[in-house]
Amino acid sequence: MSTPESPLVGIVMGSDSDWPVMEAAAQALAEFEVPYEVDVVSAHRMPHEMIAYGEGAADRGLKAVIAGAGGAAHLPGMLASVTPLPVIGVPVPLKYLDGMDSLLSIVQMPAGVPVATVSIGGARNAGLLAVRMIAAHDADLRQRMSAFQSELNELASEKGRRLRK
Ligand code: RP5
Repeated sequence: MSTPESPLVGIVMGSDSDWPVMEAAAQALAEFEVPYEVDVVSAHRMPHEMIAYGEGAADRGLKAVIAGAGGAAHLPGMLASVTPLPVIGVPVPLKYLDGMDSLLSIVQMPAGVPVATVSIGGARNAGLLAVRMIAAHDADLRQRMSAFQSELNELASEKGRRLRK
């Protein structure tokens, strides 16, 4: 799947079984009309394709990569080792260990190879973080992110008002 314009964000995952979690990243990008692409690039089952994806990502015009994986979740870190782009890691929870295995596999990167790790299953925040990265160089997108934050504030404030009544 991809949006019609040239993608600015690559969403990749270790398996199509990650998609029900990772879909929320695509949804966030779509809400902000940030073009993205989606693919399965398994670190363990497709190592050569995974390295090629990471090495080519910047030259293809991507500005950030969102990588989700579960279990021995090496995809985000391996991509970060071969691309200069920011990589956002999404720990996908599997049947056992409640996603702690995925989280620790992704978050404990060695110094020099950063991965911006979101919460277990936090694909929506991964999408929103990618929007913010793009918005750093796009005033219109930055304005829309500010408007989104104001909406969040209003929704949260409204909940407080209802409880205080
Ligand atoms: C990981 O193994 C994938 O990211 C996925 O979370 C997990 C299970 O993959 P499948 O066996 O469902 O293909 O590499």
